[in-house]
Amino acid sequence: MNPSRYWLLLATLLLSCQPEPPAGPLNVLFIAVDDLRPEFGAYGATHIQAPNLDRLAAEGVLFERAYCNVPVCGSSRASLLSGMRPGWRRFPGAYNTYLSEDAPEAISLPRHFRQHGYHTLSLGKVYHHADDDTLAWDTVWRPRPRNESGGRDYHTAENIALNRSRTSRGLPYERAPLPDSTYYDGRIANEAIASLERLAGQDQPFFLAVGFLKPHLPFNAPEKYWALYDSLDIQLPASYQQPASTPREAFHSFGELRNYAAVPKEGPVPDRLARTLIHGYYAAVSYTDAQIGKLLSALEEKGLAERTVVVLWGDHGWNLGEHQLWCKHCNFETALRVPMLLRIPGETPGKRISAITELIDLYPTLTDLAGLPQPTHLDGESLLPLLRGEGRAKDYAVAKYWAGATLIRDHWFYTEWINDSAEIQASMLFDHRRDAQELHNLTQVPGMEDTVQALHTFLRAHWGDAFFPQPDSIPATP
Ligand SMILES: [Ca+2]
Repeated sequence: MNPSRYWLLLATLLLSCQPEPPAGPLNVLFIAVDDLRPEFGAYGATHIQAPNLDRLAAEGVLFERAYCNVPVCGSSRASLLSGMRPGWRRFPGAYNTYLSEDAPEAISLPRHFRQHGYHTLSLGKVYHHADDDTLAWDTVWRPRPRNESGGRDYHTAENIALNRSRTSRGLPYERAPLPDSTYYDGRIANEAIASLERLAGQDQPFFLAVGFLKPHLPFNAPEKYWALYDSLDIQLPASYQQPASTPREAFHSFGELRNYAAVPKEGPVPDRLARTLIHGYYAAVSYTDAQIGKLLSALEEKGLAERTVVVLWGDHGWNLGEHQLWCKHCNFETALRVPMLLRIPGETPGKRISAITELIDLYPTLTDLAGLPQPTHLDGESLLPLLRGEGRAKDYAVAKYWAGATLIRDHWFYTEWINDSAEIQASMLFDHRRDAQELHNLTQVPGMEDTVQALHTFLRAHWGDAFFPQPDSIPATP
């Protein structure tokens, strides 16, 4: 056979093997996971067992360098769901942000879908507040507490008793031989599966948002997920230090963790407790992964997978001892980098995208996939050109936490903290080619002046219209 005809025939055969995108509107299964680090097998971290996340990544697209825009629950979610960057007044860094207060002009992602004929559901923690953005949803559901521990969802007598105290919560973890459905995430998965059963029987397309609550503190998980790990194997991270060259603005005293029993009110976390926290975090990831697996299996079993886009994202990272920090609330990569997975019917599975992306890019991506018009208020850019191998002009991410703004571009990780005159109060720069653990601040190193100036100029040109503080509007840092 003529070689050119051979290649033409082969190309035709290969193309004919590509799965065809389904006809008609696509559904969206939108999975939020609270405080999930990009640390499981698909991200090269085989010490954490999350086989269902790994499978979703293998069937879809994994974004290797995705960043949140605000490293705290409420603000991050409001930013993603509005498609807008944070500013001084808008999603500045508060865990309890209301989108409808900070950006009443925004048509949120689920509201946009609802306005275009989608049945929209919010199950579990999607916004921080269940009563935020009420025009977005046909249904809002959250599990009700089964005992007096309320949102902390304790089920051992010890934790329930500790949590009763006025001065303390229960422990920052719980290890108990209980079934998956005892804790909230098991109940959220069950509710989502029941919803899929109903949705499968209707013609209307759906946007189903499911927000899982672990691995957020407290790290409560059934015993079998703790038993996946040997506590003797768990070590503190190599970056368990706070170098003198890093400005003090970069650090915090992890007040979120100190509210819990057995955590000292000041000073470092004792090493034994630190290892238990890391163990508990891993267990909570594996527990929630199992619930996500049940949900994805139900999507298959009900015949919906072929016409449903699945997106899974974490709202921000988490410090598990890196820089002697715990929780989020800072501008290190450990708090800013997030997992982001996308499975699109008809797309080639197993893609990995190394370009820098941001959570605000999800809004235009999902509207693109659904064939909906793009609202004019969006600050992100669709990821579809990256999936098609076309690349795109944007090559950076900008994240903000109160007065600290971080630019991630190429191998540079540059942060500046500013005052209400936009003057720099402190700054830090890390070169991830040589210093992925962010231990060597380069801003004062001779010879780096031009690089710092260039990153400073770029950051200010791209941090968004709402970023610069109006004279009377700089919020107090908590
Ligand atoms: Ca969170």
